[in-house]
Amino acid sequence: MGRIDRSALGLYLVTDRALAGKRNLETIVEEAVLGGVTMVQLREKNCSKEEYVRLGKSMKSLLDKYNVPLIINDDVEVAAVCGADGVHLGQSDTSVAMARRILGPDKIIGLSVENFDQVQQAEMLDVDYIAASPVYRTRTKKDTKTAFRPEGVEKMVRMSSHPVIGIGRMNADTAPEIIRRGADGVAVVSAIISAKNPRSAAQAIAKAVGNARANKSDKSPDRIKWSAIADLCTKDIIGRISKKPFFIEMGTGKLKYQHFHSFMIQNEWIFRQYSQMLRYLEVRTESSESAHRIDNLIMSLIHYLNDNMGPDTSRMHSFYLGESPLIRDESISPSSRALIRFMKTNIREESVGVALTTLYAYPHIVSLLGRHFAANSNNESNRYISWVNLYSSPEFSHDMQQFTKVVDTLARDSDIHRKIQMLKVYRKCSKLILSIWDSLK
Ligand code: TZP
Ligand code: MG
Repeated sequence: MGRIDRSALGLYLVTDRALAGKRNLETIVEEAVLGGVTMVQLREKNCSKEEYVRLGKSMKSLLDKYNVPLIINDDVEVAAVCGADGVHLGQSDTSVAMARRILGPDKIIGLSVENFDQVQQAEMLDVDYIAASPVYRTRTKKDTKTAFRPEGVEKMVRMSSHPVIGIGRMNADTAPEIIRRGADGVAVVSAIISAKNPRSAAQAIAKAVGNARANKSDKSPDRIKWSAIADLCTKDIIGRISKKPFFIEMGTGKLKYQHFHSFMIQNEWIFRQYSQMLRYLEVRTESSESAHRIDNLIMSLIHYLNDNMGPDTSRMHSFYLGESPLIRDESISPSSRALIRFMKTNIREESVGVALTTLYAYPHIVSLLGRHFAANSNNESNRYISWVNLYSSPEFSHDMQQFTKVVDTLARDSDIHRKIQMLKVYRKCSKLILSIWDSLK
């Protein structure tokens, strides 16, 4: 995180002219900076664009004297025009990805989060801090939802890899607990802007923050795993696949064999290509750092596939058909081909994380579905039970757990851009997988 230092978030002043009365906003801000404010956000709601730009430019030249960053609330364009140091976005403002595209890699982007799902989603966003909005309910902003309270801020700190700040009724009395619970700073509106003496108000809060930092809790983080975010992103896809008549009927054993057969052909072909890709990756990872772990995983998957899907897939077919089917080229659907094409381009990616993610999606989704069906199938009369059992077996689950661990470790050691790239690849694979089931009708 090169754009801001966590310490620069200590006392973050957020403006509101409505609370300044007749006093000049620039004077209040300058006084507050002299009292110890480390960052300033221009947040003016009743302001034309022209005026917002004018104010932004004037704040920027004021704050430059003190080397204090200026952040603009909501408006990416205004931030760019004023040459501000960054922008602060709410959940319904311009997206982080769009703001990053407009502002470039060096600007600060802050994001307000209102619940823990948003904290989780922010793990995949290129932001510089997240703000718990609000910590307590406040008169300054009345349209907030549930307050995080100090316990919630602590949970957020443990979940997130981003710096965390608290906002909402922060002052010299309330700030210390937030800092002790691990937040990097507090954002303050009324306790400074409405104060008779903004400089001494800022001094008191800065001192309280400084003292609390010395007593900060150092609990081990409980970071959100990449795979948990990935699962969240494909929850809808898994839901849609599992509601298809194909799967429901497979669970009950009522599925027509001819439908099952057309699926088996896709599955068998995909896994055959898949084995080849695993071997390619095995060769590629020979010299990398985590090669040993990845090699073990790949070997285990190769064995599993060989035992169950390779030449022995015909065992499955003889079980059902009394003979092994020949896979004819024209039986492979365009969707299956599209998936394999996509995977083949991605396993050549420079990053092993991205390459492995492309291989993660198919067996992961199949194993989730396998477990789902094992739980919903009636064993006695289900002719597809051995297939269902294959994907819900302890061996397969074990391999998938190892796979998940490897992918999580690779993500943990990657920067945000790589993590996002991994997520995009995973999501794209999942969509292609959904279209395979769609083509099965
Ligand atoms: N976002 C969440 S609460 C809030 C904002 C902008 C206002 C905080 O104001 P105050 O006066 O510091 O409670
Ligand atoms: Mg906003």
